[in-house]
Amino acid sequence: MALNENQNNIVPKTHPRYQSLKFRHKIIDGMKNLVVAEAGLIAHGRGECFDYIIGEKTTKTAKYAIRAAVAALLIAEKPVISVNGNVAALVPNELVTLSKLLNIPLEINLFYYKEGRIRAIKDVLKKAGATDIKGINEEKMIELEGLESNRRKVDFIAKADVVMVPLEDGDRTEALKKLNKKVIAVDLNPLSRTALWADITIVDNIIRVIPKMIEIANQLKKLNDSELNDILNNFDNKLNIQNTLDLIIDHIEKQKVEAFKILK
Ligand code: PTJ
Repeated sequence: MALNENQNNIVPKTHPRYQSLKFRHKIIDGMKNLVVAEAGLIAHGRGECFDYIIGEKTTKTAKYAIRAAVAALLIAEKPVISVNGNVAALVPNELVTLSKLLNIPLEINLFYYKEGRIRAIKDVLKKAGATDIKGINEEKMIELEGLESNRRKVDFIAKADVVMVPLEDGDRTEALKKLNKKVIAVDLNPLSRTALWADITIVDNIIRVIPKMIEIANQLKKLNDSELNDILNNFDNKLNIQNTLDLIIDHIEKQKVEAFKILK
């Protein structure tokens, strides 16, 4: 995506952090268009910080989790991907490609209610080519038990067996688990409540996760259910989060060595 004229003037393509700034501006533009909540800017900043400490790349452990997540989505009977403002602003086209590839609906589900937000997100997804968008018809919505936030209002999620929840705030994963749903989380913070409660936790940036899921989905679609179940059964989320934390510690140790080469 090209940054708009003003931002292009501020951020040259040669800037060492051009990619990161490009996505930052997608979030800012999204906020101006009602797609992103004001708090979405803060959430993005928090994500950037965690991204920095995993080395701004898809780690080995994230790849394992992504593979398990795609297997779970392929095996599921009624899978769904929950979409909030940040995700819609950052990766709308990739999200729609994944949803079509796996034949999974996208459900708009927001934490911060504001008049016009659902329509704004629906428009972004439609523009990206989405045909199966849930969570847009107030009459079809029901309320999830054990949840007080606006996220309690769901559509297809109520019936789903596997729910993917990218960039989620605290308590919904817990509520979904109590309703016996399998939860796939995408969260750069490996210690968030969402990350710890999920069945499959992908600790990586959504901007890298969705393209990687598309790549893996193209491979795993050729497998049968028994082979997919093997991938799922061999995945240990607790161990994978422990290994992710070890990778972060290693990365920080290496950064410390590099920093001391610069520090006089
Ligand atoms: O659009 P809405 O109204 O549904 O609101 C969406 C936000 C994200 C504002 C809302 O869910 C929220 O406030 O979330 P939190 O509590 O800030 O949690 C978001 C989590 O996502 C944090 O743990 C962040 O580190 C993480 N995160 C932020 N950006 C990314 C990310 N994880 C993966 N990829 C990112 N790009």
